[in-house]
Amino acid sequence: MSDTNTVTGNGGETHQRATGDAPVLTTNHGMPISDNQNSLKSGARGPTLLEDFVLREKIFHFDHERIPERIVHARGSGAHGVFEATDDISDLSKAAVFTKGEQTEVFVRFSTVAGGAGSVDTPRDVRGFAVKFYTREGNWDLVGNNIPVFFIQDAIKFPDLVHSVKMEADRAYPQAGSAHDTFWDWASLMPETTHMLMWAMSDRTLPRSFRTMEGFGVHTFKLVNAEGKASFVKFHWKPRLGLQSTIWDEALKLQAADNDYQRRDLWEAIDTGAFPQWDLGIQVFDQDFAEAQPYDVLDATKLIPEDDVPVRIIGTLTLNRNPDNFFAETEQVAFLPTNIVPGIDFSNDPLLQGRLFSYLDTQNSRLGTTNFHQIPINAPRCPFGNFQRDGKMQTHVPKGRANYEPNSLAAHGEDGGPRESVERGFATVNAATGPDEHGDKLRVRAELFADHYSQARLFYRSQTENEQAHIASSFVFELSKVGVLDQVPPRMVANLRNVDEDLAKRVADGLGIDLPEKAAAAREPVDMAPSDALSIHKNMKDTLEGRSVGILFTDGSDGTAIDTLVSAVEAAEGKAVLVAPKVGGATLADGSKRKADGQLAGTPSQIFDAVAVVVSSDGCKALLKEAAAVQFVMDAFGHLKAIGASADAKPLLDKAGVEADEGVTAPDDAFVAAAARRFYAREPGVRTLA
Ligand code: HDE
Repeated sequence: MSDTNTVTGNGGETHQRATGDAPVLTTNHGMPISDNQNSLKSGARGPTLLEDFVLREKIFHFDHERIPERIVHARGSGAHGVFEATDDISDLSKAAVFTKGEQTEVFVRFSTVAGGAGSVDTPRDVRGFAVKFYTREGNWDLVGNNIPVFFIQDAIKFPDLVHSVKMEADRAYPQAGSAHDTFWDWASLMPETTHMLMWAMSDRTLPRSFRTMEGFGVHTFKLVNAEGKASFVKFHWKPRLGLQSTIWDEALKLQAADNDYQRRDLWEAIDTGAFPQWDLGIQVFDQDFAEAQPYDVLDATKLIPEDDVPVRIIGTLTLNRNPDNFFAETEQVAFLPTNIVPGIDFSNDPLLQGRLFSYLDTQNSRLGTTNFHQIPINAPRCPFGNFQRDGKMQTHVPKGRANYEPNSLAAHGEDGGPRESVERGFATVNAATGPDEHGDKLRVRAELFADHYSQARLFYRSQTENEQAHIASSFVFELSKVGVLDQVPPRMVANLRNVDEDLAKRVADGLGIDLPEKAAAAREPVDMAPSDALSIHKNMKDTLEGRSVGILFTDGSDGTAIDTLVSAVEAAEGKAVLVAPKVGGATLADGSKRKADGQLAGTPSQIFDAVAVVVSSDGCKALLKEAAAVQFVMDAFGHLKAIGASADAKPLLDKAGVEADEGVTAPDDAFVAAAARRFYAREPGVRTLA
């Protein structure tokens, strides 16, 4: 029995009416609605009446559905999950969230930075990696990025950074990209951006998916143990699937193929039970270590090489539930670096200090109320209470008279409300005895902040040859988009000469400009030992888990060959996706019909990690006339992916310019093994890199 019946109105419109136990449509105030199709009119052809409160309420609410998007990180995707502490660090921190075996509910939001909420998922951009831990001692928000350093050293420069990178003020373009005049004008005048620019121009800003990127707390924080002893700490998220990124041409084509590529990937992974996981790692060090380094640990443009302070894994994050409602959860979630718990504390990093103000402040403009903490996604899961009262959208109904403290209402049998607790409450580490220090009030920066190039050099020299070429090429691409400001590219290259002469030369050559004079360095850079942890290619995993394989087939394809391949891919924990010229599928050699998951024209190879072509000779002939089929194979080859093709597919491979190499095989076990990686050695043959 259906819970609705359908009737046709006098205008031919469909009314679905509640019957049986079906819930009845009501106004926001609970009044049952009889007609959700027609407004109240004065006569069938007359004007609509102001009296129609049902219409007015519906339109009124609709008119106000949008709230201001985030000024940065507007486009994001969220998921629920759990964090489990796996190591005992009670000697370092008393935070309950780190108690070995403790499980804490979390909500995570990944984001791009520069684009608007409706922009694409795959621009060259930093990714946000914000985690809200609903701990039993209150919410702890670790609001990080997928890059361990930042563009600037002091919060006072943040509005300039963001204004310069977002769409230009008069023309409102480009959307979601740094390849334009104002960003490079500003960045080239700010040598402190150089280290971050190296990361931004690397494949780190082209992550294959959220699941295959690292996360970093960026700033130095403090851990505080039960005795009040503080240590410095940096937080790291290490993806269980290893690191993976796309290459630039692929990222560009992904924007056209699927605007929501990373959002979809995250959703589908969780939906199908392939729960994304990261390990939480910490780098812990003390004041003596900090003082012995050639950089300042309070400077957010610097990292601590993992070779110097190894990352210790202390827990695992698992994302296991998609949001029920995007707006209520992902859009309304409010991350606050000030959400901290006893056992963790801030450092004096001047960038972090500025963030401590900004995030609380922005929620009032975004969510419109000081009571945003009451929205379910933001509310602590532990009991909470104080004497803050009233305000817009107050949803709590505190009982009694206790809205001030101290009070002696309890002596009279009334509820006197909560009180501070020295034992359980958060206490700021006394800086004079803790691992950092401060003194006179000055608008200055600490001395070592002036070294803008040592770690940029460290980063560049830690990359593989391909990765270095990608960095050089990205600088060339981005600077080639600087329009009328001719002074900008040479100024940037002059800075790069302090990083690495070869890099500067490659960028100048790529732009076709003379090598400019080296920029004067505020402080001469030093050489640091290269670190493998900084390279993506050195931290990839050859695994099909989390990767997908597109299998192109046509009429006349061998069904057994398709089935065998699908099984082999699935046995290796990969995802097999069938692609055919028509989504209804094709008639196989044995006369049976096989449905496709995607239509060739709308399912290009960029959305896969490897592709197979299982076709008959006639099927191949038909594909030769399909530009999408030629492109499917050509792009897979150009994007350095494994290609597994049946012998009959050779003409298609030839037309697509595929040359034999170890990534091009028959669609057999060798292909399934190859599909777990990319073939970077192929790259010099398919594109000119700077
Ligand atoms: Fe943010 N940042 N930020 N930021 N940030 C925001 O907060 C800000 C910085 C980061 O998914 C805003 O709620 C200042 C560093 C993430 O909701 C805003 C400064 C890092 C997210 C803001 C920084 C980040 C934000 C916009 C310099 C990496 C998205 C809306 C002092 C460690 C969180 C909002 C989400 C969002 C300010 C620098 C990460 C305006 C002033 C460094 C992941 O408050």
